[in-house]
Amino acid sequence: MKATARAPANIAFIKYWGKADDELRLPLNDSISMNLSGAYTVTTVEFSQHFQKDTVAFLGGEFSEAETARVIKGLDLIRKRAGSAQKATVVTKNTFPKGAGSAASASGFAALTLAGFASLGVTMPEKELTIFARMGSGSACRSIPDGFVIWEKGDSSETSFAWSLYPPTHWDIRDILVIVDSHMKKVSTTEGMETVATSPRLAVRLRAVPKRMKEIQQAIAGRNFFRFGEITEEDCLGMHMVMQTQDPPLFYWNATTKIIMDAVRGWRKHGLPVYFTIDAGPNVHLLCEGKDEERLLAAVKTIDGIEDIIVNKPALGARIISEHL
Ligand code: 2P0
Repeated sequence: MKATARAPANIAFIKYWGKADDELRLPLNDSISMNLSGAYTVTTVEFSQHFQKDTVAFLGGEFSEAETARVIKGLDLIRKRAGSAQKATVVTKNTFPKGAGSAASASGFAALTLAGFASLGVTMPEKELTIFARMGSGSACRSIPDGFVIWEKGDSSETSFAWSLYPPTHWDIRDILVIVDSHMKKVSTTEGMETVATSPRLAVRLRAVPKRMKEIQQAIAGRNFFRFGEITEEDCLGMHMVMQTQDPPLFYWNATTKIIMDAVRGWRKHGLPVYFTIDAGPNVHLLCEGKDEERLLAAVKTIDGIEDIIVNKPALGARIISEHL
């Protein structure tokens, strides 16, 4: 049977960086994110006893051997859970540049998990879907539930899952994703996290996260944009400080990233409430309230070196759709 799923990318406000278990992808800390309305993966999976082997096609691009192997590993997990030996054909496409931060693997493994189980006719509760998506790519578990999502680190595979804190309608905010370099990053997130323990800043950040998680939930509950933005920026910088003090150090920013970070402070000073957050890449996510979108877009467009701008609202999580690829 063929099944197709559509899953959003997500942006984390309190981020995931570092694993307690590499194989199960158990994170070192809780994280919180929002699904993005303008950045999706669509994936069609067909399991059939007539297929001799798994095939994976990425429309509009190419998967490396390692990426294909990772998708097949995801299929193996689905097969094992469903008790099936059937091979699969996977066709997938993104509505945004692959390598634009970590977003592609999050939406990709969320869509693969949902479509994969549906294709085998297995109905899974959302919680279990998030656990399987997590094993494909940690952040993928946050792209399954709706809107604003918490991923609890847990201490076992069963207790490390994601759930929806609020539906997307809870808060009319924007994530304006400013693409300053759409090429694949040189160091993958999986690889980058492997040396996280070499950073003397790791312990500092891990100690700070529980309070940040609590405070950001209060800020989101009360729609306190200033507090929300402050905590988000603080955690972004805290994570990058960890990355930059790892051995070998990881610098994901480029010159335009830095220019935008500085501009954000200037815009704030001039009365435009905007905060930044940055994942494992040079692209910048600018957060503002819906009422300030136009003003912020006008300001962003004055900056040189921007390849693309994607305007995102809070979005639903992964869904089965009827049009196959
Ligand atoms: C996040 N990132 O919380 C953070 C911010 C990158 C920076 O989740 O190894 O691609 O597949 O579990 O999910 C990237 O991590 O890593 C990520 P794996 P993943 O969004």
